[in-house]
Amino acid sequence: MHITLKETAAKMLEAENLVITTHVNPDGDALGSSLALYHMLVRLGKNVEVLVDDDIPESFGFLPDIEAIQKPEKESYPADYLIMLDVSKDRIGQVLNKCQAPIINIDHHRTNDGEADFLYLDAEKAATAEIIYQLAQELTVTPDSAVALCIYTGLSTDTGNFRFSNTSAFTLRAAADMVEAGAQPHVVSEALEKRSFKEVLDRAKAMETIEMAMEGRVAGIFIDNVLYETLDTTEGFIDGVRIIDGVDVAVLMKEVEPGKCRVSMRSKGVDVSVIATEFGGGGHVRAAGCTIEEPLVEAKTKLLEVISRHI
Ligand SMILES: [Mn+2]
Repeated sequence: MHITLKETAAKMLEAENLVITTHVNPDGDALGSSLALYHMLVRLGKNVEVLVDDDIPESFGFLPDIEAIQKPEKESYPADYLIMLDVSKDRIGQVLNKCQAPIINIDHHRTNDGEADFLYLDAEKAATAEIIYQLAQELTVTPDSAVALCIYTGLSTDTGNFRFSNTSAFTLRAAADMVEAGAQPHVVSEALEKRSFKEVLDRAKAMETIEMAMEGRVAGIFIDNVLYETLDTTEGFIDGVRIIDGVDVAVLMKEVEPGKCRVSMRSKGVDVSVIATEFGGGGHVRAAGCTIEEPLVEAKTKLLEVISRHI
């Protein structure tokens, strides 16, 4: 059932015990939104737990209260509501089984499955952090510097540092407000741009696998399992192909285990969420992802075939 942001805030205000969760493979919007809301609800006197069923990338160590995030290791987590941010039910891992409370879902993914008990979905927003920014007003909480840094991080990461086409005047106004409230933009960019020497070398190896298709309108990095096992991260690699002149759809395919490929896509025009959905994935018009249960070569062939029908 869809609810308004005011109703969303009212439910949180009447509750005492809340669990916040977000998607596995958490990104800056997932973590920033979760921690911003955590911080605000704690200030309102609520008992709040943040559960993420995955490792937290070290690069997000600068986020205030990051150590508050726990893996769902206890048997169960009784709560008045499970607040699910930036995700649908299918990507929160064990949290779904362990917290049986009614679900309040706040999201900006147009592919949200609408399965939550209470859903506030705004697919016009560039980041869930934009909605959390609005929610702060409904909760009548003035963001302090910790909340501001968390929200700013979500805004920044989901818009490619305010460069992607989803960057709106609203995004920039929200970001300006967060800077005024104490967020320092360079803290976020320096922490997230930083790479180890090995990561820079890994990126060079991955770049050697670039293949072009469909007369240069598609470019992809295709990492087989052998190469994948030697890499510390693939974070940001897709940007290396996205910038190639003439490329509409950029692909990062990695065989995370033999016979299983994770796919990320970025586009300048084609709706890649439709392509991802054909493989059971989802996302946004210009950024989407899916998993294909095939070895790399077969997965590549299948993906390119579907892209060719949409391009
Ligand atoms: Mn997001």
